This record gives sequence, structure tokens and C-alpha cells, in this order.
Amino acid sequence: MRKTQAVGSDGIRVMMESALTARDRVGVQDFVLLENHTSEVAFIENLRKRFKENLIYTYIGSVLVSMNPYKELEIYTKQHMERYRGVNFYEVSPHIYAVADNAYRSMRTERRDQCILISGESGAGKTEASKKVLQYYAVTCPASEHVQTVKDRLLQSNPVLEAFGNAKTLRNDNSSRFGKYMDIQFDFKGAPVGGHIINYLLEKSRVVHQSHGERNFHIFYQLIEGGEDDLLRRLGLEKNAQQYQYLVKGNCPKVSSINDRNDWKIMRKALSIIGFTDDEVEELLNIIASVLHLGNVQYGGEDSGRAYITTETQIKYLARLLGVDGTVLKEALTHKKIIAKGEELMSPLNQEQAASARDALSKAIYGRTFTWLVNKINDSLAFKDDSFNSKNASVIGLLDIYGFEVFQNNSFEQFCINYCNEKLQQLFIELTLKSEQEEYEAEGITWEPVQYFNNKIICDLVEEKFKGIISILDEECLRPGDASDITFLEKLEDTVGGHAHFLTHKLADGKTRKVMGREEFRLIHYAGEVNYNVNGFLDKNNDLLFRNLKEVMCMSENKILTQCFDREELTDKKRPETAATQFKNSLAKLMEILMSKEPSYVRCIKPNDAKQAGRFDEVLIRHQVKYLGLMENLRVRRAGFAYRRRYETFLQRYKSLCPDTWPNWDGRLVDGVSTLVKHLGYKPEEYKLGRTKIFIRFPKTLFATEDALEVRKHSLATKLQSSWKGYS
Ligand code: AOV
Ligand code: MG
Repeated sequence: MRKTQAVGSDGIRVMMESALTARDRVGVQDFVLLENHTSEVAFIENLRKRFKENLIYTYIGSVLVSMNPYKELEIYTKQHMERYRGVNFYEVSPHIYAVADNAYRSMRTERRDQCILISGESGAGKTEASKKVLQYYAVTCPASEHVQTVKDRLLQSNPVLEAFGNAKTLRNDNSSRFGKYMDIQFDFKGAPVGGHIINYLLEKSRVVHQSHGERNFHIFYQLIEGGEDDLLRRLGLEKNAQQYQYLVKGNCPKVSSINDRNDWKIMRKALSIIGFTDDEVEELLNIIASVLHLGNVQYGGEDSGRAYITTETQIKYLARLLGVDGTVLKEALTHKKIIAKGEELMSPLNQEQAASARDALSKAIYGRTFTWLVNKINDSLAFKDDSFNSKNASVIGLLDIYGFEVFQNNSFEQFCINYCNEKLQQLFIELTLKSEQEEYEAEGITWEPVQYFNNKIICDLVEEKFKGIISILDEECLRPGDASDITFLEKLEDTVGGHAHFLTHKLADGKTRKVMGREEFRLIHYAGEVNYNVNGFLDKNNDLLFRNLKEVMCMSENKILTQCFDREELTDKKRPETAATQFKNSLAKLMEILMSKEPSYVRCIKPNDAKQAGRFDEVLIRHQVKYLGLMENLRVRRAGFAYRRRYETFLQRYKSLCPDTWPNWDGRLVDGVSTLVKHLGYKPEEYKLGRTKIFIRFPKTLFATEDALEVRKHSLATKLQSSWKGYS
């Protein structure tokens, strides 16, 4: 301890104390450094201290915990980005840029594809975090003229997809209603040269219905508020959202945090930058306007029960905007085509059936147009230079899905969204545990496993073949006869009724659980309990569109719709996969993609339900800390050794603390580290030397070393200062 002792004096003690006081005030930047790491109270206190100081980021080892500040912080400037470039994780304060930079460097140096997985409940800050990552790459990665175009397009894909795929919900004013996985492709120089987006299950039902206090997708309001007068005239739209049935269901036309008119301008510009031609934009907006007109198609009922259309103007606009024959469309909106004994028959619909056929058409049009939009963006992001094979590209994947959500009334959509979150949690559990275990093994160090709540049991309950909820739902969807949402619920009770994570109003002793409705089942998710109302499950899972409506759409002259509605679909006899099964399969593929990459994690926490800055709702936060498994995460990280660092990094940082390693160590790295820690007075039980890394058991050991470094820096600075004074 020669050097540290040499500078030891009262002054230094004061300095060390002030360093400690600062730590007292702002907390520790890595939970691993908490004195009492098993205490949830200490964990929350640390979050609180940091949140109060606007320090929204904290690590658990390499996992970033991020608190939503609900206000703009001055921490995303170009200077901040520069500060994180090429710097080691622990040398700068925690930041989303550090995670981005670390993934980038690992990709470059180890040539291994990376992914950044962002999770947390609705409104916790996932989408914002993913945008920060993208901006970081756009600013800091090398660029040429071509690369600049790619960067611009990557960035501009966000306002477009958010306009069409995000909406105001009770949880979040800009809630993602689709899942998004984006690959950013880099060439050998580390420049972003392309990208690819995969979208997951859009919440189409929002097009035709919104719960109280919620809105439809942003694009509708943007168009109405921001659209130029002659554009709206062409589309036959009025500048008043209240006129449209599809926009009034939630009784929430205006949101104070949203400026639709401004967002319209941003979105329009983004479309041009991505490379949409004026014609394409026109066709796209024709479709959006058509959906609004469809919503205003009203029905009357004849005595016989047959529905007829009472709103002729709407049909006129629809025929023009969709490029279809008005009479054929009218017939399709009031009839169902059935094929009996090889003959086609038009069977009239009643009012209710006709309205639901109309809504099914709106959902299909919107949903398919959204997919078209993603494909179109992908075309524009695809790398086009023949000399470069995108297969050779290194990739960083960014996952931003819809977060876990619970409403008063939860339906099929919440079921899918929450299932998706279960899958992601499962991946987190597998990969954090697995990678820890692998690391100890690779370094030849024994490891004590930590008990986790493993949510696999819930994933199985939902997705297992034959007896999972999705299988049972599909079975009911395929069963001819009296299948209904209620028979689905009954079947669930029969099949998974005894499952520890499943409940209905029926109690085992035949009595009734009063707090639950008769049309509900409850899932005990890893993140909380959710009651799902089965109403609409079968229809939404079937996701059927009457054949004659499909036929009309196949005749459309709108160039986008001709790509969305393929004639082959009409001749295809095979029943399409149900919505839930499609989703399940796409998630399975996603898990494969993610497993093949090296993951980084961002765990987002929502500080309060009021979307307010500065409010730290302890109960809400504790709940998230619990279900995100952050305490277990910390325990695993600390189970054996709280800290580990590669020899070269460790030596580089602390070599000045030992005369034998300063200014340079010539021998083997492991010997240098060994000399250094012995000099620092590390006891044998405090550390282990692995193959490439030093493992340090207690945070306080590293703390002491960090403090010694701090003291040395200060004393050097003081010495320098006094020698300057000597000159003056
Ligand atoms: P989410 O993506 O996690 O919810 P968002 O990223 O949309 O949540 O964040 C919700 C809102 O919180 C944003 O619109 C911002 O107002 C605010 N916010 C989040 N992160 C930050 C930040 N770093 N700085 C400032 N404000 C922030 V969801 O898509 O609903 O699951 O489905
Ligand atoms: Mg989001």
C-alpha cells in the first residue's frame, strides 16, 4: 500500500469522506456495489436517490436499469455521445449510450452479432430507449454519402411507423401497438449500410374501437389536423375528428402531449426521405381516408332483418378512393357469399352482421397496409451495392415490443401482448443465467446457482402443443357447430383449470369466486395478475374476412391494395393460420434470432402511473423491481463474484497504484494483475484469477481501489497546482 499510504493525510481523509458523501447523495451507479445487496429496501433507496438527482440510469453488472424521467434531460447531446465512444463501461456514468457503444465495439472486435433487448411495462421508456440507441449509431458511426442516406432512412422509419402503429392508451400517450425488431447492418468499416424490420402483431382492433380515454392510431388525427385543405378535399374528409365514428369511441380527440399537426409534417417529410413517391403517398392516404369513410358507413334494417346502407356519400368516396365499383362494394358490405353444392349464393346480412363485416374490412385494410408499409421501408433500407453481400454484414438487433399491460377490460390483444412479454422474460432468465454459468465455467471458477422464479411454466400454459391456451382456442375456432367464446372458456376450465397460474370464477369446491366475471379467466403472469374477458377471442383469433369483401379488394385499382390483397388468396383452399398461432410462431422465430446473438439488456421502469416528472411511486416501482427479477439478477451477479474485469482493462485502470506496474507492465497480464492486487493488499479470499479476467468477490474491495485511484488523481492535481503556484 506504499503509494496510497504515501499520500495519506488528514486532507485525503476529508477527500475520501466527501467522495463517500457524494455516493451517499447520488447512490451507487452499479447495484452490485450496494453494501447490502440482498435488501430490496436498499435497492429502492438507491433508485430513489438517483432518480431525485436525475440520474435515471444504473447498472446491475452489464444490465442497464432505466427509469423514465417523464421530462427532457440534457444528457443526449452530441457531446454526451462523444463521451461514450470507445470508453469502458465502468469509466463513465451509466447511460444507454454506453450500452449502445459496448454492443458496437463487441460487434467490431469479436465479429459477433449483437442484440439489444429492451423490456419493461407499457410507458416505461422502451421505445424512447431504442430511439436513443439508433441516434447514437447515426451520429457516432463512420459515414459516407451513401451511409448518410441509410442513417437518415433508419432514423426516419420511426416517425412513420409510430404514426401508423402507435396510439394513445391509458398507459402511454405514445404506446407501441405492434412489436418491432430492427436489424442494423454494418459493413467491415463499422458503418451502418442497411437495415431490416420485422413487425409483430399489430393491434388492428383499435382501428374500429377504442376504450374510453384512448385514441385510434396517430395517423388518422395527423391527417385530419395537419392535412392541407386541398388534400382533405380530395379525400372527402372534414377537418374535424369528431365527424368520424372510428375516432370518437374513446371520447379523446385531443391529447395535451401530442401535437398532431406538427407530427403530420414530420411524418410527411419522413415518407419523402425514406423514398416514397408522391403517387405512393397519395395511394397510402387514400387508404387511410377510406378507413375513416368505412367507419361512417351506416346501416338500416328492413323488416325482414336485411341490412341496407343508409349513407350513399360514403360509398361514393369509397368507390373512388379504393378504386372499386360502388355497387359491388355495396353488395359486399351487406351480403355474404356462400358456396353451396358448387353454386355461389349471396346471403343477406342483418344489421349487426353487416357492421361487423364492415369493421372486419377496415381492420384487414389497415393491418395489411401496415405490413406493406414495413415492407416498403425494408426495401428502402436494403443495401443495394452488389459488391457488398449483406450476409457478410455484422448486425446489431434492436428489440422494442409492446410492454406488459393491464386494463380494466383485457381482451385477446392484451393476452398476446402479455404472452410476448412472458417470452422475453423467459429469454432474459435463460440468457442471464446461462451466460453467468458459462462465464464461470470458461474461466475455471466454481459457481453457486441462485434460485429464480422461472416463468417457463406460464409460457407453457399459453403455448404448449395440444393443451396450451392457444391450442384450445384454435381447437374451438376450427370446431364446427356451437363453438363460442363461452365454450372456449369452459374448455379452458376443463383442460387447464388446475394450473397454478390459471383461475376462473369457479372454485374447486363448486362455489363461485365473486371478484371474477363469468366470462373471464385470470392468468397469474410473472408481472402481475390479469383478468381476460373471453368476449371476441374466437373472432379475433379467426380473423376472417368474408370472401366477397376479399374479392372486391382484389379488384381495387389502388396500387398498394393490389399488393395487399392477392388473388391467389381467393383460390387457396387451405385455412390460414389463426392469429394466435401465427403470433406464437413468429415469436418462436424471434427467440431463435435473439438466441443467436450476443444480448445486452435494458430494463425500463415506470416511476408513476400519472406520466409525471419527479414522482417516485414506491409501490409501483417495487412491484416492477420484483417482477423484472432485478433482485435475483443482482444476486446472481453477486453470488460468486460481484465484479469481473479483463486483465488488460483492470491493469490499465489501476496500474498507477503500484510502482511495479507503473507506468507499464512488461510481463504476462495475469502476473501484472497479481502483483498489483497483492500490492493493494487484496486478501486471497477476496479475489480469483481466471483465464482472462480477475473476479472480485466483494464490492468494497473494488470500492477501496476506486477510492485509492480517486485520491491519487486528486493528490496529483494538488501537486500540479502547487507547482504552478511556485512558478507564478
Ligand atoms: P414504452 O415504449 O415502454 O411503452 P415510451 O418509450 O413510449 O414507453 O415512453 C413513454 C413516454 O415516456 C414517452 O413518450 C416520453 O414522454 C417519456 N419518456 C420515456 N423515456 C424517456 C427519456 N429517456 N427521456 C424523457 N422522456 C422519456 V409501450 O410502447 O406503451 O409498452 O407499448
Ligand atoms: Mg413503445
